[in-house]
Amino acid sequence: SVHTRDQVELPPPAIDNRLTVHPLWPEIDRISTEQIQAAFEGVGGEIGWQLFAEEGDMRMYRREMEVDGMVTDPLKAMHKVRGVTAREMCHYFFNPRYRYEWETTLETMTIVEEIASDSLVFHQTFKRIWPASQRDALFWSHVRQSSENTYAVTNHSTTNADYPANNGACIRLFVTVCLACHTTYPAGETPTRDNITTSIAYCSTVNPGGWAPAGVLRAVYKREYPKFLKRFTSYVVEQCRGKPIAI
Ligand code: 16C
Repeated sequence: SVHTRDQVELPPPAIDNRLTVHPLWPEIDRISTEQIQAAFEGVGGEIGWQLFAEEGDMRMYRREMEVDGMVTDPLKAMHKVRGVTAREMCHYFFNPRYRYEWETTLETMTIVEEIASDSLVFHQTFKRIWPASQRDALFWSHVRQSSENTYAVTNHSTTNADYPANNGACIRLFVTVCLACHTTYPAGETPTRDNITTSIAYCSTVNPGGWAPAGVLRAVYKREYPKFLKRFTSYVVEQCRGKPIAI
């Protein structure tokens, strides 16, 4: 069959063999599995998630948490988007080609290592938040199909001798992020742009890695997380318009 360039680069339905022989594989597999499972857990129960933003189908929750005096509030967001698949969502989130088009907090992005078609290591610097120092991050990113019609991208901080932390203008922050997406359509029907709905769970924990004023940090994320999720999901809807669906 004929494949367009875009189809070939979609997240593969099975783990890339090159990943399973890489030294990071055990960590990537363990953390991805844990994060995907946690992403699909509800926000009720004892954990005590507090709703802080709500707009249409989007809900954002956080837990106030501090580690060594630094705000590390875990975030959990839920959203529903029509007309795009889980696989497409994850394609645009994982693939660095599109990142500057939807990621507004980014200053620079470098691909440090191409582990496999489904796994990359990135170095990113972010816009500075006054009055804190500028931040950077070094993290692996892995995309996988986790079950039928379900794809997820997990990002998690790592180290690399060529990118030492805190040796220049930036303070290294630590991040664990998971974007987990599940597509549904009416039983017995063929999936089309008109009958598919994708449920999104986005979880993020950022440790600022060094002093940052708690009030400023909480004010920034309350503004930036909703902005990110709305912008990213509408970006994907826009990109997919008129293209054949990739389920
Ligand atoms: O998940 C997202 N993006 C992925 C691809 O880039 C990846 C990125 C993770 C890094 C998340 C940390 C972002 C820190 C930004 C700090 C500078 C923001 C400046 C904006 C104001 C001009 O997984 C989407 C990420 C959406 C990020 C929303 C912002 C969250 C802020 C959290 C607090 C950061 C503490 C910084 C201490 C000064």
